[in-house]
Amino acid sequence: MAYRWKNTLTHEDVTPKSAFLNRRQIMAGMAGLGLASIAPKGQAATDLEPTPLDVITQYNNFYEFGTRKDDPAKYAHQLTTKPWAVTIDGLVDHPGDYAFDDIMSQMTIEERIYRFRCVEAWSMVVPWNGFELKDLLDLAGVQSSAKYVAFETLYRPEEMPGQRAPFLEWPYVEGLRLDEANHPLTLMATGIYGDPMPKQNGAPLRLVVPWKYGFKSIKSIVRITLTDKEPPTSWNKSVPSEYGFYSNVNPQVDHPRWSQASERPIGGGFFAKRIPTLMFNGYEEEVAGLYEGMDLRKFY
Ligand SMILES: Nc1nc2c(c(=O)[nH]1)N[C@H]1C(S)=C(S)[C@@H](COP(=O)(O)O)O[C@H]1N2
Ligand SMILES: [Mo]
Repeated sequence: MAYRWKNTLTHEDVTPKSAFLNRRQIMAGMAGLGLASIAPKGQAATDLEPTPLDVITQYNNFYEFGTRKDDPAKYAHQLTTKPWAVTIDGLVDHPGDYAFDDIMSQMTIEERIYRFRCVEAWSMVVPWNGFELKDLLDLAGVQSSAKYVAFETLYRPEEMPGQRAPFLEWPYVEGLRLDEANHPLTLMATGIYGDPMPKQNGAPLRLVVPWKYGFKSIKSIVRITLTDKEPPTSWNKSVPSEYGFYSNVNPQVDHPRWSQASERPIGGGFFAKRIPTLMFNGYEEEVAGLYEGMDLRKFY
């Protein structure tokens, strides 16, 4: 598949950043040879200029550590991520606590360079490392009655100062329809730029759903539950008129308080110009079929 082009790494592999940059030059050459179709529709491979690592790790939304963009980088070091286990339960054949290290030993880690679009209308391009969520769900054995996947972040107010305030209802929860969860673009990310996932970005593993607004990409996951009912999601519970279950990136459906037609790339400096937001964040060709016949204004 088109997005299968990325290097395959094992989790012990650390991609030197120089090699990473070198490969990007190779990619630029390939674009010249007419192989640009490896990039999401509507954007040449060369346009996916990854955001620098220090920007990705210092401008974060992780409300468990505070509401300012620089709070996660300041406070996330307090989070204990070893040992770590993910409980997988609900409508699965093999429910249980899956140790993070055991999961990693069974997964093939690859690199995916995805556009990342926050509902607040800023964006980045992130070179994630991880594995397809489907591969983890297959380990657990999803039962045929399952229709949705619910996710839960760690609840540990001693280590997460933001959880001592009722900014959101804790723990942070998210959800996907099962076909969205099984889509090959849907990633369980375990690293960035070949390094293990920084704590402020959701160590040791977080979801990445590149065609949806960033808040769907729940961090520091401790529970995955297969269910037959649409699960509650944190932002929908908090402000249902502004945030729906689907939250697909859609430049034609504005947030009640601001336009979603364009976005501000982070890392380009204060005067960086806004760029147009693409339908499904540029992944329309891959995912539009999931929503055929659905009114995307109603199912926002
Ligand atoms: N548990 C948890 N997950 C979360 C959030 C959060 O506050 N808590 N913020 C979301 C939002 S709004 C965005 S834009 C992304 C930010 O991811 P990043 O900091 O890696 O860029 O994480 C999402 N996942
Ligand atoms: Mo966001």
